[in-house]
Amino acid sequence: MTLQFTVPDMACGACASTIEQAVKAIDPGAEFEADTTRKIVKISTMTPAAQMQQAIQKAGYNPQ
Ligand SMILES: [Cu+2]
Repeated sequence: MTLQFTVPDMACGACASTIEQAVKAIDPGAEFEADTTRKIVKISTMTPAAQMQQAIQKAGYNPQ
């Protein structure tokens, strides 16, 4: 499934890669796509949305 979050505090590529690392720590096989202009991340994974959201929060961001 593909999860999509809006992450208003994802400002640049470094933020995106921090988030990507947090995502891949949970699911190394996840496909990750970030749009820093639109503040959107798309994650292709079998991990439940709530768990992914929590991992991104722990990395210091606020996915909605
Ligand atoms: Cu940044």
